[in-house]
Amino acid sequence: MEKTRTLFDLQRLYATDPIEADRLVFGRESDPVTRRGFLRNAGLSAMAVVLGGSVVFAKDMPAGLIPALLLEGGDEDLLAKLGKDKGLIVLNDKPFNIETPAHLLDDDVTPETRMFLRNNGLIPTAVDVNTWTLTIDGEAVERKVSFSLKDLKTKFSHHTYRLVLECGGNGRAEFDPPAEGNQWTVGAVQCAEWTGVRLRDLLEKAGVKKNAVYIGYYGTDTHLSGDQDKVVISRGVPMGKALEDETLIAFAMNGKDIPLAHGFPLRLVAGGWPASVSGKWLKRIAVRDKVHDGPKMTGDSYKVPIEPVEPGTEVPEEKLRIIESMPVKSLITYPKSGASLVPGQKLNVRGHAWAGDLAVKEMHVSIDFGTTWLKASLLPPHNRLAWQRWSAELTFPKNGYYEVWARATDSEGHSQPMVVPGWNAKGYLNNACHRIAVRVK
Ligand SMILES: Nc1nc2c(c(=O)[nH]1)N[C@H]1C(S)=C(S)[C@@H](COP(=O)(O)O)O[C@H]1N2
Ligand SMILES: [Mo]
Repeated sequence: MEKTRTLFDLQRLYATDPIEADRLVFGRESDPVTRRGFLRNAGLSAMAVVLGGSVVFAKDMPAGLIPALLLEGGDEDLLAKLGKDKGLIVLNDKPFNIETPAHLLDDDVTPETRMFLRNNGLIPTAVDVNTWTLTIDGEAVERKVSFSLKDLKTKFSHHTYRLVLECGGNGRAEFDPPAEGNQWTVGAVQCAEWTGVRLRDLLEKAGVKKNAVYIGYYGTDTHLSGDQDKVVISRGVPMGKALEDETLIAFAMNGKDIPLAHGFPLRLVAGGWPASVSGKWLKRIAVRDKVHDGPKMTGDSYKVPIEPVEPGTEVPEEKLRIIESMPVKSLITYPKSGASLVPGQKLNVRGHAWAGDLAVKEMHVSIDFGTTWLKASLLPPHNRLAWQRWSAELTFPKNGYYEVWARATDSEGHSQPMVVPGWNAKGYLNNACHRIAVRVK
């Protein structure tokens, strides 16, 4: 049984034929070639009624842009059972895939209740902490080693880091032609505080051979087919990432046992990379003498075209690369989209920004659809690979409907694009600017 939001019907309509969608929804006319919209009086007033204010910078508003105010949604079913806030959005309930609206990601450290959930298979039902072991083996270790949970907790030094985990498919809902899979909008990202031992310290016990190339994880979730022998997902990272200080075998999240749905009792956590490399319910790590080839490492899984392609193009495997560090991105976490202000009221907007393995260098916001940008203030990260808090004070020239857009720039000078970047068949790596609706009346 699949649950899909009706919001996606609207998004789909915009994705397949934005011009027609504009016309249907708002009676808006636009030039199909330049895609510069212009709203006839009738369209303008229809839009104003729906949005609760006229669009002040209507002349700058691209055609086919779904007003951010309409990107609201919600599904309160099933959430309590998984310990999630009722404001989260259930995209799919078999397996559970749940995303978080941007305004519920305002905390510096994301609490469990507001954390997106992504499962490729079924969550394990029974976990015996007394017999649980983590094994390290593979062609590129000197010796196979196993550790009990107690070994891990008592024989190695503990480290705690805040780490951004973002699903590689976050933002997928905006690709056109559409990509199959969970239609994540912006909320498949979180920054929790993970505690555990360094993977590096465990690998040292196994003795990493010179020919080591990659590590691959194995967890205990059950394949959707019910076949106990079938591996759901087994991904990993190159040795360089595996040996970093921040790459942990975690046994705690936000100071407590990891919640069952998020990987209890043990999880590989490698921040800044697609969250799919952070294996839940971790039982085994294989040190490979080649790029790991477990399920969802091969074919077109978590891969994007090396060179940009025209949307809809079929790209052969040898022209795809495995996603590594995630691109620069940001969220507006306050206010909630749709906020109302009184005339003259200033607005303090804020959010988080992150940039995969890199840091965020600058943050900008715009209230005129990206025509002009104001520099926001930006804090350094709590530790490497944690997201960074940004904020800005905005003033609005007159009554009406506005959108606040946010754009981060990483330490190498890459900024977020204003529109959906690099089309790819699986809908990965959409780091387009986040935007919210604000009304002054
Ligand atoms: N064992 C296991 N690990 C897994 C997955 C899974 O299905 N099984 N999903 C991966 C994917 S695709 C993502 S985005 C993250 C989601 O982590 P979360 O559910 O804790 O938010 O877990 C990753 N680790
Ligand atoms: Mo993912």
